[in-house]
Amino acid sequence: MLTFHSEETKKRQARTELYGGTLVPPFECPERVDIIIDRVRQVGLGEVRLPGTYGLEPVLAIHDARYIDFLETAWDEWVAAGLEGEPIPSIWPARRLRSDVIPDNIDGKIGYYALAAETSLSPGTFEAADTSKDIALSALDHVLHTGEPAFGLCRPPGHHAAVDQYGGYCFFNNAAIAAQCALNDGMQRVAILDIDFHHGNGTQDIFYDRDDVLFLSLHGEPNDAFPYYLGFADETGQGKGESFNVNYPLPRHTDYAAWSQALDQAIARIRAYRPELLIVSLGVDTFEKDPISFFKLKSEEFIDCGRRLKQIGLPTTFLMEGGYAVEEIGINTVNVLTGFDGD
Ligand code: SP5
Ligand code: ZN
Repeated sequence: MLTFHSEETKKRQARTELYGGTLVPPFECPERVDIIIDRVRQVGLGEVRLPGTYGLEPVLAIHDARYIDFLETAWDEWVAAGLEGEPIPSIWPARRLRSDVIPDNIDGKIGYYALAAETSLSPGTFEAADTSKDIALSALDHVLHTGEPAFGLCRPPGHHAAVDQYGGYCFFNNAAIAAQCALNDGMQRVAILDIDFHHGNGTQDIFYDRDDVLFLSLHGEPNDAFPYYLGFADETGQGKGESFNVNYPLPRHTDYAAWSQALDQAIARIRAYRPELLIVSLGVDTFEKDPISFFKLKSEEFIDCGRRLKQIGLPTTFLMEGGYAVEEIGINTVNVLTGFDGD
């Protein structure tokens, strides 16, 4: 399988993440891509290519124009305001406040556009997110043109990013941008299967009222896991989108036996939908040693996951999402891909 990769994704080098009341080095770090690409090369997964450049038009098809401008200018505005640390929101348009005003002040604006506080902004974040989207679209293009699978080594990840909100380490929703491009290219039905440990709230919300994208997510139950306020089983879509959103919330300590049962249910639902394309939001934070998650998948079990995905028999684009057990992230990610390739 082909991999799309760029060193530009490492331009996001935030120094801080708000975690447990302290600022720590971010779990979502640039080393993640080094370790994954090393493993891709080590096992000879296939050719590694640079992405093409697609500009902002495909981003504007999903995200709000003022949100995109905000991401492009936020760091400079923060510095210009004389603020010294990294941009972290300290107030939101929470319940009982107005959510229809966008403040001019950078401190207020950050709260308007952030859905969580753990994701600090930094110089280079916009460029990295722009490249991450290019990687997703290059992987998609390869799949559309050849029918062969491809892996987009996206960083930063995308599935928490909503129309006009960043958070959960995500800025542009790569999977949603890719799905929309496939539809614009003439496809009728696209399935997005999100196997990251966390619920793909951004992707769900973007397609919630639509029947041309089936969104399915296996994740830690939101009562107990980030992003907490979305991802419950009773969220099934609305209007035309009714029944085209499927959540599989799973409890603490879920192992591969239980997780793969939910995966098989998701696979059955995908088959029934008869999509022309499968996009896999591939997070490996389901791993037993992941530092911020609570499932119990073992390294070898990711191979079986890849095999099951192959059985669906669809043109498939894998896009990297989370995974923070940095030492094993290469093995676990590439195990899914080799399992899919059938080695
Ligand atoms: C793409 C992706 O995987 N984003 C995940 C963002 C999660 N950020 C908040 C994590 C908070 C974790 N708190 C868990 C405490 C564990 N002891
Ligand atoms: Zn995750």
